[in-house]
Amino acid sequence: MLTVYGRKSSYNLQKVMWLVAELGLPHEHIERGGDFGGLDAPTFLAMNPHGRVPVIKDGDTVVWESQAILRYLGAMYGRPQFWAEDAATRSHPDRWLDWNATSLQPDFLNGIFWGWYRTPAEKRNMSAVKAKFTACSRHMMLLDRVIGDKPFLLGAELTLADIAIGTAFHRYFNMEIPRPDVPRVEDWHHRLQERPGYRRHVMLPFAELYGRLAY
Ligand SMILES: N[C@@H](CCC(=O)N[C@@H](CS)C(=O)NCC(=O)O)C(=O)O
Repeated sequence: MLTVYGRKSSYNLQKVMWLVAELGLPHEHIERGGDFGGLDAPTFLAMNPHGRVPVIKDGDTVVWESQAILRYLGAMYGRPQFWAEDAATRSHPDRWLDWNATSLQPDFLNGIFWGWYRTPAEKRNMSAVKAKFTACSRHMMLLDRVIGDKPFLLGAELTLADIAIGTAFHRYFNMEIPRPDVPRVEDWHHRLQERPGYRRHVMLPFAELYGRLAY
């Protein structure tokens, strides 16, 4: 049995739960982190020395880092859609996973979601936040060009790239922030919203996190 640890409001947990839903994997979900706590318990630290969620336990295998978990689940249970046998094909979603981790996520999640949404107004560093608004607008315009007329980022099928990147859209498009005109990304977001796993695990209210720096 697969066990997934992490609070539902965690963006990184949401990616994992959405993929678990796409794969229809039987699992147990245990809330950890935030108000649920438990991350500094020795048993939890034995699984993830960083004391962060998400973490999964699949039989004797423990995996932490959300995108490593996506890759693991894709390879174990999602071939070929979420883990192509051919390395060149697999490199397409893989490069977007890395781009998400190194570009979009730092600019959006750290820069805007933490720097603006979660930071109380009087504590915001608005010049840094404005630079992140600009960086995220550039990212969205790039995605708009890349997706073009395709239903999903890389073609006709949902891949790990859509899951990692698309999880940010629910927050990005539901905050009062400056956004560029990106009709193809908005269409893509609408297609993701048709998926039960996205609705159930990603489209969750997040207002409880507004102005709240504490986990
Ligand atoms: N790069 C890690 C980030 C892990 C992380 O920072 N997780 C946050 C939640 S998104 C966390 O555990 N925060 C402490 C808490 O929720 O109490 C990943 O992708 O899994």
